[in-house]
Amino acid sequence: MSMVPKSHPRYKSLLNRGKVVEAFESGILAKGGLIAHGRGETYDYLIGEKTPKAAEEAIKASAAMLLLAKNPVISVNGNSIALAKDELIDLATELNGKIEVNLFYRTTEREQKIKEFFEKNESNNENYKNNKIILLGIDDANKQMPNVDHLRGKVSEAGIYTADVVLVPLEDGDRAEALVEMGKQVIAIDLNPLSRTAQKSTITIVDELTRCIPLLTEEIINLKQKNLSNNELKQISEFDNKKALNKVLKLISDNITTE
Ligand code: PTJ
Repeated sequence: MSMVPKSHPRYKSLLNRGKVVEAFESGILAKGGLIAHGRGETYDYLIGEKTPKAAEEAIKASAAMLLLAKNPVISVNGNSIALAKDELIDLATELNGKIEVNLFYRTTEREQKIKEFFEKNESNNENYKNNKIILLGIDDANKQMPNVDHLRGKVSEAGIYTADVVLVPLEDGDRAEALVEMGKQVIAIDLNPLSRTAQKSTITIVDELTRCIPLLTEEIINLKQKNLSNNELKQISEFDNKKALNKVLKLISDNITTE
């Protein structure tokens, strides 16, 4: 896929760029997704291209929140699938297996391409092959979310509609807000701490998607091994999102201030 040598200082970033371009060419990623990715790269630069301390704390709280959830759902779009399909499958496997495809630029053609990408692709994630995943949102998006006029409001009854916790990587703001208004806990992954999604979500992990999904999965496995009570998990899941976002803004401000 990539001609970039591993020794290149920006190897990971260029690899992700390659994945996004490839997904666009195969019809999985929306044209707008290319722009969204560029915006993400900019913010990643500003946070120093590594997981901020505030994101580590958000990951821990999110892991506990997801473990406490009765019906957690991972919402995916073109960008998140292009960048981290296998990692998202591994994460879902540690939960109830539910992944819901929810597209802003929804077309039947894109939905089918995405379904095929999950079903047959060269990496053949074992967890997907072993039927540990329930892929929702393609044939069963029959429910309409209140206050979301565009196609992103079409959701699955078994998935986002009845979910108590929804993980939303790379989201556009109005749906995150509408999910919170429906009484759900929303965990966002968004490199832009100023975005409406980041500001409105219950927990925002300000980190790059491919970097933080494995950390989140690892944290869930960690917490499971500790056999904590629901009360203990509840305590870990308490999170002051505004404070965490301010910490990231301070980090950015420090990073761009020269002596
Ligand atoms: O696949 P579709 O049709 O659902 O379309 C998806 C896009 C991404 C086009 C749509 O949701 C959109 O326009 O998103 P926005 O409003 O551009 O928001 C995307 C957010 O994700 C921005 O705040 C970016 O900074 C952030 N972002 C981009 N790449 C990453 C990221 N955050 C984490 N990791 C990334 N790799």
